[in-house]
Amino acid sequence: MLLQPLIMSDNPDDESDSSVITRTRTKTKRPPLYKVLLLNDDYTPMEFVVHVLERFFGMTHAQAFEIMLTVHKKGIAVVGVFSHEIAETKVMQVIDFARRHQHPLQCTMEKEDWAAPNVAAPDLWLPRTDP
Ligand code: TYC
Repeated sequence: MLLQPLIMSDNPDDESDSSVITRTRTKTKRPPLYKVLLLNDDYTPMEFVVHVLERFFGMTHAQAFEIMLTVHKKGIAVVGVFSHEIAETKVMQVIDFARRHQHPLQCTMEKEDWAAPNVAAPDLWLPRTDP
């Protein structure tokens, strides 16, 4: 929250009131969002990637299969958008799960940049919660 005092002119020659008015403006800033990205590699089996997307990103089998194919063809894809803490957890879970199954699957996160900050479009947001 930012408290911004509004200070008016104290110049006596000035037409305006010489008093100092403090008005509190409550500026609410939305927390930044982070994209979780999945990277392609030549070794992780396709079925494993589909399973990861179902398990950690709450996708249906069809959605997971489609996103897996996108990563396979394009090299990278966004698999979800979350708060910093949740994105970090997802990345760790995926890397850890892949490592435990001896697959080199890689996952990373990137700050989401907004064209216009604080533009309200909540209906366009992706879910941030755990599946
Ligand atoms: N390219 C992998 C293969 O042919 C499949 C794959 C897809 C791997 C997506 C990683 O993020 C990935 N077995």
